Order: sequence, then C-alpha cells, then structure tokens
Amino acid sequence: MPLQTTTDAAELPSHDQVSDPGIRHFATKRYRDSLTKEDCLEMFRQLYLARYFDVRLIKEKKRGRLRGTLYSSHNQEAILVGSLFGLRSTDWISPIHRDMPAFFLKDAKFQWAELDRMGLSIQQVCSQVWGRVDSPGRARDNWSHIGSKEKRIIHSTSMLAGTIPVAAGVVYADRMNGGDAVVVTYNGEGSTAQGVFHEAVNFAAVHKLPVVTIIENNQWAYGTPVRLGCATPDVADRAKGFGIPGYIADGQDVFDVYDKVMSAVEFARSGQGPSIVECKTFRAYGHGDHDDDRANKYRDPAEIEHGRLRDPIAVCRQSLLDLGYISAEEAEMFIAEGKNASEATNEDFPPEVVDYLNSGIEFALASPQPEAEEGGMWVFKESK
Ligand SMILES: Cc1ncc(C[n+]2csc(CCOP(=O)(O)OP(=O)(O)O)c2C)c(N)n1
Ligand SMILES: [Mg+2]
Repeated sequence: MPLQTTTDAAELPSHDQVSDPGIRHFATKRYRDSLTKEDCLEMFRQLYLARYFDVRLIKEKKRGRLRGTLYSSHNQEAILVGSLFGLRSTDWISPIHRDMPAFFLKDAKFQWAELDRMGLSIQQVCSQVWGRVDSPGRARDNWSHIGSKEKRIIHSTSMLAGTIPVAAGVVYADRMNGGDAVVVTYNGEGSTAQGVFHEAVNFAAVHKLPVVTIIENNQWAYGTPVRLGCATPDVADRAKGFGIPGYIADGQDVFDVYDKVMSAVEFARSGQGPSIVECKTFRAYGHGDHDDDRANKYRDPAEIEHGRLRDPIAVCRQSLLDLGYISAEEAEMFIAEGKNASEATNEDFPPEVVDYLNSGIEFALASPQPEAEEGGMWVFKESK
C-alpha cells in the first residue's frame, strides 16, 4: 500500500487560536498574587516600551533613516515581559529574531537606564540596529545575532532551536560550579520541528537541567502554518515525550505568562528539571518587514483580524482596572493598542517610554560606523 501523505489542511489537527487558548494548568501557582501594584504598573510600562520599540523602528525605516530587515514582536510583547519579569539578575536568557526587546528588558525592572544592570542598554541595542561601532556585533548584523557572557545573554544563532543545546550546556556548567541559575530560551513553534530541538530538550530532561523552553506559538513559521509543522493540537504536548511539564499560557496576557513561566522557573531552580511553556499568540505582520505584503496574501484577512483582537496592552490595562491599580481616567491616557506603526503616534505612549528610546537612538546616530579594516575581526585568527 502506498504511503499516505497529507497536506490537505482539513485533514490536519486544528490548533487553538488566541481567543480560545485552551489553557491547561500543570500544577501552576498564581505567582501574580505576589506582585505589588508597582510591579504590575512596571509590567504595563514595559509592554508599552516593547511596542514602542517596534513602532518607532518601522517609522524610522519608512522615513529612510534606517536600513536592514526588522522582525516585529508586535502583539507578542506579553510573552517577553511576562517571562523576563520574575528572573534573577544571574539567570540566563537566549532570545532570537522575534525577541529583540528582550535584550534591553532583561533585568530592566525599575532601572531601565542603569548601565551596569544585567541586560543590554538601549544605547547598545540601538547601535546594533543602526550598525554602529558601539553595538555588541560591531555592524556585522542589524538584529539579534548578539549576546553577552557578562550580561548572561546567550548569543543567538541563525539555526532555529540552535540555542537550546547551548543553553543546556551553560546551565549544566553553572550547576557543576555550584550555581542555581536558570536559563530561559525563546523559540517559535516552527523551531520545534527541528531535530536539534528534540535532542536538546531530551538532553536537558535526562540530566534534569534548569532549562525553560518558551514556545512563542504565533501560528506561523514564515509562510508555514502551525498545523503543517506540528501534528498535536498543542505544541506543549511535545513535553509528554520527554517526561517533563508542558504549560500552556495565554500569550496575550502578561500575568498568565508570568504565572506559567514562574512555575517552570521555580520547578527548574529546585532541581526538578526542564519544562516547555507554550504561549499562544499571533504574528501581527509578515515574518520580517520584507514579507509584509506577501503575508497579507498567504494569510486570510479574517485570521489576521482575529489573531490581533486581544492586544496585550489592552488585556493588561483591563487587569489593572479590575485590580483598582489605575483609574478610568488613567486608563484612557495612552491608547497604543490595535494601531499599526503608521497609525500610532508618540502621544499614544507614556513620555518616559519615548524618552528612553530617544536616548538610545540619539546615542546610536552619534556613534560612528566601524572601520572597514576590522571586517576580519572575530573571523580570522591573525598569524603571529
Ligand atoms: C534550521 C533553519 N531552517 C530555516 C531557517 C529560516 N527561518 C528563519 S526564521 C524561520 C521561521 C521561524 O518560525 P518560528 O520558529 O515559528 O518563529 P517565528 O518567526 O514565527 O517567531 C525560518 C524558516 C532557519 N533560520 N533555520
Ligand atoms: Mg512562529
């Protein structure tokens, strides 16, 4: 009998959409109940910051002040903010192309402009985007191919899921040295179809390594829908095969992401091993801005509208209102949600957010481009 293959979407399992995230609980605590009012307001501000970074870079490129491909995290900011907020300074992260704000949000809690904190400064990140000498990558790339051992950020690799084995090795070494650091790795759902994903998570499971693998399930891997990359209804189901917890978070809700990631982090820190945290979300634009027009053709407009209905800024604002942490008047002050880069203005964001990014951009624009002669640096070993 010939082998049957199926590429007919109707025959494949359907994956939950964001408005019905099918949230399952794997022994999670409501870690959010320990957050103070100030913590919650700070998380709200960080959502605006991540969104403004995205909106502003798109504007800068449209104005002709910036070159290079941009990979938007619009609509996925709650995953970054909710996962980073509870980490210790000494924990490691490994962001990839969809996670650019993570580089400056790491350890940013109440100290955005502190240069000694354990994340990259906004000056460094903007210098990276503008290809300037003060960037960690010294203009070899305009995006996420950067890292910092000092700041505990694992250098991203282009190969999808390629940072998970590196992350596992980093915390394996840390444990051998008596440390208690946890590593949080960021991956799209598409990367879970890579062989290295399975090898690395299996290795971490066998050795009970403190590796938290976040899956940002934005339903698309470039032009491939999730149903053509994963045969189980939830990507988190992959955890069962490794004998580890698989959490599912509502990726539009910063506090739900916080609960699930903190459950995984505490599980890892206590020596019980790795977990997978699937965060259900939706990719707002194309894969990169070069793909925006095509993505409007290979994705149904109704799907895009549905996927962007629950903007993480609006969801968080409603939670803050329900908690009584902001008044109805305060809730109406900065309406950034639902607006594309062409629609949003500086007035839609808190002034401190705009000022912070301005300081990064001004620094980058004043920073020179590296000399061409240094092109071989880090690539070729000079012979003595
Ligand atoms: C092994 C490998 N194959 C293909 C690519 C090219 N590529 C870069 S990003 C991407 C899509 C990734 O999709 P997903 O993992 O869902 O992350 P998302 O971009 O949606 O955040 C592809 C195919 C790559 N970088 N590495
Ligand atoms: Mg994806």
